[in-house]
Amino acid sequence: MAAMAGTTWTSFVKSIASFNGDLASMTAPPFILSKASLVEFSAYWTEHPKLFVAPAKESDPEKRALAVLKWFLSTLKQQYSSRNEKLGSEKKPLNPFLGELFLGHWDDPEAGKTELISEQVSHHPPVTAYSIINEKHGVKLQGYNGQKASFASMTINVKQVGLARLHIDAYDEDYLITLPTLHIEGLVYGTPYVELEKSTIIQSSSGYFAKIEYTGKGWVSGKKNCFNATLQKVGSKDILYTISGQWTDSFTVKKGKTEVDSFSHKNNPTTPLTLKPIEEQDPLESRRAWAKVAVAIDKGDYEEIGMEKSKIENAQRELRKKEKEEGKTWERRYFSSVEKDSATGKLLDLAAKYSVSLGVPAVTLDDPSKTNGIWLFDEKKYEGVKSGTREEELKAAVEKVEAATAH
Ligand code: 0T9
Repeated sequence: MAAMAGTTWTSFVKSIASFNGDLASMTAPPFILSKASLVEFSAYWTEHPKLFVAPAKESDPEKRALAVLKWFLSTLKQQYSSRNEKLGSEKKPLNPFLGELFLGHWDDPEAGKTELISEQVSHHPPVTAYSIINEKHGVKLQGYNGQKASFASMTINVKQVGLARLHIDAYDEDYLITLPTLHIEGLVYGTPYVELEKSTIIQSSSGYFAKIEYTGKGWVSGKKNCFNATLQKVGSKDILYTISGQWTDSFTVKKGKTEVDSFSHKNNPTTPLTLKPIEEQDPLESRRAWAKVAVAIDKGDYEEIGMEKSKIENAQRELRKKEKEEGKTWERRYFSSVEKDSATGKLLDLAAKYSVSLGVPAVTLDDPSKTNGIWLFDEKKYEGVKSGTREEELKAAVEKVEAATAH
């Protein structure tokens, strides 16, 4: 049988050559489709819960900033290469629908329970927001992100818009984390994988500033996924610590020339995320909502994938149309969008003040219109879900989606 349009690698490569920057609209052959939706990717922040809560145990602000940097560096492997154990097997994630959820938690003997809430808060443009909470240690991460993509010389270039913010209760300390720019290599050969570019920064409200530079293939070592990071206190040229290595493998922490710490993925297995069984999940939870698409992907059945995806997409279109007619908008379950956020503003001001002297591009907030606003975790909404006072509202939302899907 002749290959159907869109099912071969060559036709796919041709289609991305005329790609308009909208990653969601890109069609790909079944073997390159992932069963995981982008809303799941928020979980990559906490696959080492012990490192996530480690900063809260340090009473010295410099040590805390170092612990935050170490945790951040440990997340890069999961974020950017875990779907790719065999180099070049990155797949195209499912494009989440508005209101899609990914909920779970990690149990760790040392860190205790860490809760994950991830929600698709915008569809046009696609934006995912998340909140990760460890109550026991008082460590909280929240953030939101979208992607701006472009295509040139057989490479997909992706700029991330949005940011992440870590909070440590005991010290009322905030850390602003910017997201790296990346590109997809290996497309021509059908072996796509992510490489990180440029730099990211972590700005602490206590005045510490970390800069991580992604150097790709190190010219000394010849190894890929290399980086160099430094920790400084703003206003001083002194480098307190340097960390270098490979974000996919291991790194060493040095004070001056002395190695003071190290990290290796080999010695630090990830903690699996616990999810409810699919039957017990809310119908808006990702794995449940996409279950039939996942079955079709496993079968490699191009038509069935298309049909099952269309059911979800058409229902969403119907819902948006209805909302428009009724002058309503979809109520986000856990997040609210704001035009200005003072906590982030303060950190950005701090970072902007020093980024030039530290040799990194000025840190600015992406135009909020690129992400449909600045998305913040809404404690009130969360309490309402937990205490059951929003039960009616949530039931009604699910019923709306189910009615639209049945059409
Ligand atoms: C936020 C992360 C992001 C999402 C992914 C670019 C990409 C979608 C966005 C930025 C996470 O915190 C970190 C990691 C990987 C990023 C993905 C890698 C990737 O390839 C996809 C894009 C949409 C594609 O699927 C392009 C198709 C390609 C795999 C060829 C088939």
